Amino acid sequence: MNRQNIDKAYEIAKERFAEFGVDTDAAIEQLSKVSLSIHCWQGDDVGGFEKPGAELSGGGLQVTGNYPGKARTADELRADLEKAYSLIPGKHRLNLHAIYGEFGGKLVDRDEIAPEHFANWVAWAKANGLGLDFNATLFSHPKADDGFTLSHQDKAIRDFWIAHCDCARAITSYFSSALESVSTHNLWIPDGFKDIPVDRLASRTRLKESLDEIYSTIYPPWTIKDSVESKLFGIGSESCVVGSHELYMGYALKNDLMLCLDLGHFHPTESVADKISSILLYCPELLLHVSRGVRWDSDHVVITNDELLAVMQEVVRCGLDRVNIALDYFDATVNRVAAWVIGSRAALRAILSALLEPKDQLKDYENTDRLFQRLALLDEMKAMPVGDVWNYYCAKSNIPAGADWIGEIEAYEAAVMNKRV
Ligand code: RNT
Ligand code: ZN
Repeated sequence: MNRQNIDKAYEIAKERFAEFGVDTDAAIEQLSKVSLSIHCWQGDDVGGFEKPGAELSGGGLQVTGNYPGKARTADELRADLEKAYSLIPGKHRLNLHAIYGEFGGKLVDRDEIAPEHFANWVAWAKANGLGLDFNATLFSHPKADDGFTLSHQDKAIRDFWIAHCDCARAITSYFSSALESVSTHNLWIPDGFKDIPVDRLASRTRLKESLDEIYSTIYPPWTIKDSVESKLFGIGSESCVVGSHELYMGYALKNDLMLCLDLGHFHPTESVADKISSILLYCPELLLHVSRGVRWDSDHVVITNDELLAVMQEVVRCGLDRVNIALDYFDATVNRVAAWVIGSRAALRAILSALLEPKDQLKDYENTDRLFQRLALLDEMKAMPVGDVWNYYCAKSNIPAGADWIGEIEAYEAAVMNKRV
C-alpha cells in the first residue's frame, strides 16, 4: 500500500471518528499495549519435540491437512515464529506447551521435565523481547491413551499427571522470573466419556482432588497466573467431559484461579461474549482462548467474524487490562505461518474496532432509553473506516498494511518452508 494514501485515509478516518467523540490516536495507543499470547502449536500441528516426528494423538484434538513446510525442529519453529511476529503489529507473547521442550535426543518423561529443557526458548524470548506462557501437556502420551488423566481411576496415573503439572508450574515460574513478566500456566485435560457415565460425581471428585494437590503448591501471584480451561465435549468425550464449565468455574472462584474460556468449548449458539462481564464480577482476571469452531470445536483459523467482534467488544467494555488473550487453533491445510498472522491480525483488528466504539454516546442512549438510537449507532459503526485506522497503525509500526503481508509469506514459503522435505 502507498504510505501517502494510508496517511490521507487515516486523517479522514480520524475526523470521522472524532465526530462521534472517539479519539483514534488514543485507540491506537491502547491497542499497542495489548499483548496476544500466540500459540506455538499452530506451527507444527501440535506435535512437539519429545521425539523426532512426534504427532498429536488422543485428547479428542484433531489437526487436519498436510500442507507442506511444517516446522520439524525447535529452531525451525522459532524461525517461523519470527516471521509471523514480523507481520503482526505490537509486542506479543509466546504460548508454549510442555511437549515443546528441547530434550537433546533423550526421552524425558512428562514427570521429569525441567526449566533446563526450555532454556533455548527463554534465551530466544529474551532476545526477541517476548513474554512466555505455558501449558502442561496431558495428551499425546501412553498414560493418556484411554482418555483419562487427572480423573483417572488409577491413582498411579493420576499421580503421574499431578507430578507433570507440578513440573509445568515450576517451569512457568522460571519463565516469569527469567523474563521479568508474569507467565500464565493454563491447564486443560482431555478426560471425558464417549458414552453415558453413571458416576459423574466420582470422576469429578477425583479431578477436584488432583487439582487440590496441584494447587497446594503456592506460587505468589507475581510468579504465575494459573488458569483452568473447561470444555463441553470432544471427539470421544461426547457424553460427558469431566472438566466442565461448572466444575472449573466453581474451582476457580473458590481457589482464586483464572478461568479460561475457549471460544470453541461451548454450545455452538452459546455466546462467550456474554460470559465475560459475569465472570469479571467475581474473578480479577480472565484468560481467553480465541479460536473458531465450525459446526464443532474444530479449531479453525481465527478470522473477523461476528463472534470475534462481539467477544472483543465485551473485553474492551469490561476491561482490556483484566483479560489475557491467547490464540488457540491449528490448521494444517494452509501455510502455518500465514495462519498465525491471519488470526493474530484479526484478533487485534477486532480489539481496535471495539476501542473505536463511541462508548459514551452508546451508554447515554442506553441509560436514557433511546433504544432505536443505540441500535442504529451500533449498526452504523459497522460501516466506519476501522481498516484505515488499522492500516495506519501497521504502517506506523513498520508492519505491512492491508494485504501487503501475503507476498512476504509467499517469499518465505519459497525460500524456507518449501525446502523442508
Ligand atoms: C483443547 C483445548 C486446549 C488445546 C491446547 C493445545 O480443546 O482447547 O487449549 O487446544 O492446549
Ligand atoms: Zn483451548
